[in-house]
Order: sequence, then C-alpha cells, then structure tokens
Amino acid sequence: MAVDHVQPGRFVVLEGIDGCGKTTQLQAVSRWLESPEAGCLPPDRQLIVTREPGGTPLGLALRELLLHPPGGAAPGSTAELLLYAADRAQHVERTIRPALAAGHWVLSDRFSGSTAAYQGHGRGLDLALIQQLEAVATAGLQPDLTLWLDLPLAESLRRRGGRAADRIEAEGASFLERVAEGFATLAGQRGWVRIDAMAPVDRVTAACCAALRGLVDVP
Ligand code: T5A
Repeated sequence: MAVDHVQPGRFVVLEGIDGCGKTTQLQAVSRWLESPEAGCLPPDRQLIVTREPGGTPLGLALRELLLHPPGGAAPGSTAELLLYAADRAQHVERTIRPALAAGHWVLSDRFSGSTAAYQGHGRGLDLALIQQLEAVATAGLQPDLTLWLDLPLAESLRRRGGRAADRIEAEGASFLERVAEGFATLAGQRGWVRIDAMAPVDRVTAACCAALRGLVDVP
C-alpha cells in the first residue's frame, strides 16, 4: 500500500552580531523564497518567518523580560541562559517542528548559535553546558542551513548609531568583540555559510539566495 509521505520542510537560520543586517535580509530573502523564480515552495506550502527570542506568544513575553527587564534589573548570566533556552524550547515545539512536519519552510532570525556566541563566548559560560542545554531545548533539531552575516563590529556599531540600544547591545565593546569572535569560531565548527555583510544590500541578498538554492533540490 502506498504511503503518503509529506516532504519535510527546510529550516534556515540567519545569525550574526547585532545590526549585521538580519532583519533586512529576512525580508528580501522571504520575497525571493516566495517567488516562482526560487521554485522551492509548492502552492500548498508556506514560508514561516520567525525569530528568537520571541517566536511564540510565550517567547514574546520572554523577549521583553530579556531585553527590557522590569525595573532595569538585568537577569544573572545563568538565568539569562535559561530564559533563552525556554524561549527556544517553546519555539521548537510549538512553531518550528510542526511547520517542518507539514512541509513548510522556516526562516528564523537567530537560533541556538546565538546562545553559544552571546552566553558562551560573550559571557564566558561553560560551552559544554550550553551544548547540553541546546540539546534539551531543541530536542536535537538542527538547521538545514545557517547563513552567518559577517560584519565587522565597528560597522555594526556605525549602522546602529542613532538607535536606542537594548540591554544586550548596551553591554559594551569588549563583550560584543568576544561575541563577534565567537560567531567566527562557531561558523567554522558548525559549517555555517559565511556571507559578507559589508556588501551592498542587494549583493548580500544575492549571496544568501545562492546559498539557499542548494537546498531546493535536495530531497
Ligand atoms: N541573544 C539572542 C542572546 O544573547 N542569546 C540568544 O540565544 C539569542 C537568540 C536580540 C538580542 O538577544 C541576544 C542577541 C541580541 O542582542 P534583536 O532585537 O532581535 O535582539 O536584535 P538583533 O538580532 O541584534 O537585530 P537588529 O535589529 O539589531 O539588527 P539586524 O536585524 O541584524 O540588522 P538590520 O537589518 O536591522 O540592519 C541594521 C541597520 O543596517 C542597515 C539597515 O538599513 C539598518 O539601518 N543595513 C545596511 N546598511 C548598509 N549595507 C547593508 N548591506 C545593510 N544591511 C542592513
């Protein structure tokens, strides 16, 4: 008897330091992925665009606690780590896995690589512990493709110049420098695709789309 298999969807993540252009590229890449030219989404499949923290209603509340904590009282490093993990566990269970199982594509602004970069390399928390927690929060789910938007820290600070910083962005240059170095290390370890984020917006989009093309034909 023939079994009706649903072709599982694809899970794509954009990572990088604050202000590297993820939001800009998320919009441009979404437009391309949804276009007939990309040829990756059959008519009955959708593109789910999401983010961390904040990809679920619970995650939105956690995002507010993390980035704008009540009374400005910052969580300790361990509490911060666990809050990001809680956001991710909910995101994977309620949004990402069900979408992939239904054959949809998921495009996420940040995923577990951000915890390794910010809480691991940035805060100096134990990387082995972070990996264990990642396994719990994701239940083993890994992106099919991670695009690392590589931008020098000085340029990210320049681009964010006029904007009010959230709590993490306000941590200071040496913290952000460690995070930036962390992303470079993780990209090598985890096989992420490096995208030169210094290039003009349309060239960055073209590079992202070229990397995504490789996912379209893989069964
Ligand atoms: N965090 C998150 C952790 O510490 N641990 C975790 O596990 C996770 C998941 C989230 C914060 O939480 C931390 C990391 C973050 O600090 P957020 O609000 O989601 O914060 O913010 P960011 O992810 O940092 O996103 P931003 O909105 O700050 O930056 P984007 O989205 O990377 O950049 P974007 O697209 O807004 O661009 C910034 C500016 O640059 C311009 C844009 O027009 C904009 O003005 N720009 C370009 N200019 C020239 N050339 C280009 N190619 C450009 N691309 C964009």
